[in-house]
Amino acid sequence: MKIQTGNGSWIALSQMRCKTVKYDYYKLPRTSVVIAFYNEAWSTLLRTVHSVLETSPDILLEEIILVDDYSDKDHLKEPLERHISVLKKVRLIRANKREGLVRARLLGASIAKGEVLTFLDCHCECHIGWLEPLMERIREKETAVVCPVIDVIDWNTFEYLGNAGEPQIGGLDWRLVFTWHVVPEREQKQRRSPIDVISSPTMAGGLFSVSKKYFEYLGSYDTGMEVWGGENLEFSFRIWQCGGTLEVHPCSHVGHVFPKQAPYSRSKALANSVRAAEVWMDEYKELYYHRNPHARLEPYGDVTERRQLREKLQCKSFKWFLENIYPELHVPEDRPGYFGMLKNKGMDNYCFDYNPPNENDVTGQKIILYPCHGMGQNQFFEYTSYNEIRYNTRQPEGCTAVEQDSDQLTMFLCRENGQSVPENQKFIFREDGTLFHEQTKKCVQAERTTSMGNPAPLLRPCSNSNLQKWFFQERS
Ligand code: UD2
Ligand code: MN
Repeated sequence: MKIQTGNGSWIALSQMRCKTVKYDYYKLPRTSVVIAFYNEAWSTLLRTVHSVLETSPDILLEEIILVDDYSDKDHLKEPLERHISVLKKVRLIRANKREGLVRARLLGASIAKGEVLTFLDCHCECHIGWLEPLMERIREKETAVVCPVIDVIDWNTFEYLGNAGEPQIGGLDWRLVFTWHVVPEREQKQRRSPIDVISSPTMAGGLFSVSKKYFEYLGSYDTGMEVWGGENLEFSFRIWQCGGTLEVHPCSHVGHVFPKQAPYSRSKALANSVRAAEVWMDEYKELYYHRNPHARLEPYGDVTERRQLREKLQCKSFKWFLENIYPELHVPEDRPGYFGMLKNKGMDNYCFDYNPPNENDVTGQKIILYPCHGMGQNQFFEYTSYNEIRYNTRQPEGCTAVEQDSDQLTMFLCRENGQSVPENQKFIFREDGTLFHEQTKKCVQAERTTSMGNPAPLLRPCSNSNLQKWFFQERS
């Protein structure tokens, strides 16, 4: 094999090296695999079960516990029982009301006999060699929570597409949405070998192994969370802040179907996220609320017990988490009066509005003006003390910029922490409400009819017009 420099060689090396690791099987812990499901299709559910059976060394697999979260599909009733009755090690339990994935998983965990709990979604395919690295790592470090690399199974063809390139790690944005990231330099330097685990600030949520004892010590899950969402970030914060580590093992691969649509409503995710913010984020929860004004109004139940847990385990602050575990995440300043909707004085109730091309890319589109809706999201902007107009509900963050010879405002990527602001991204927000673009010496003006077909902020020679006056408003 050709040894190259750069990341490419690490990927190839890790794939090769993973295969040569010898495990002392008798010393590894045994695991119970817990799979909660709600109205899952027959083929994907059984593909998960059989792939676990076929790829897990017998000695490491205590059992598979299927937890039916009160499904109503017929194939999940008697036909499923009949199918698994001949499978050694597979057990099925049923919730007697809809519990949501948190309590469904806990139901499974409560009867698990293995020393380690391994959670999987019900539409996965485990890859040969997936289990050994997870068990080895937990044997080595009981307080490690370890995730496999999540490979992609095509949603249309169900083909195992695998995962090109270096495994990614988990992050978040200030809407408390989970994000994927490349492994940062600082982490790459810490690793001594391409088959070392990779620290990850957060987990996607569905696929991980944890010592049963440590899971219980950490307070398992927040049982006040319903249906879907939020529990992955809550657990990630808790692991790090309370003294554990969260890692991705590059040698462990499991495929997952990312469906276009779930067979259930995900409206409870908001309340779940609020619970996570209220318990773990300290004053940083305000950054979340600023970007999700409606979250402040969401009833989220009682979190007293979870706060007591945090107290009892003497967990660290969210500030510590940001500084030590996730320094790549830009922390907005959110100075009073400088964030929220960016409204125009002359054109009543029109706001800066930005619609990114997709979830993972904020760049390239023009900023427009749209009737203000007060829901944060695409109308949330922050003016920083570095004179940037940031679009920072998402990661990576966008900065309002002007392309050469253009009078339109286009979204660019913001500079990295520590770099200086590019000249075309600098706007002076003056006392009188004008937004002065230094480089072109022009002012941002609201225009009703533009070549874009909708109202937009454009660069014009500075004047006294109210169409050149802007102000921030936090809520409508
Ligand atoms: C991701 C996670 C998922 C979970 C979720 C946040 C991966 C690959 N997936 O979403 O595990 O952490 O983020 O909450 O990391 N389920 C129930 N009862 C319910 C709803 C769901 O048992 O009321 C089951 C469902 O059948 C599945 C699992 O919970 O096995 C996760 O649900 P999903 O697959 O719809 O979530 P996903 O992968 O979009
Ligand atoms: Mn899933």
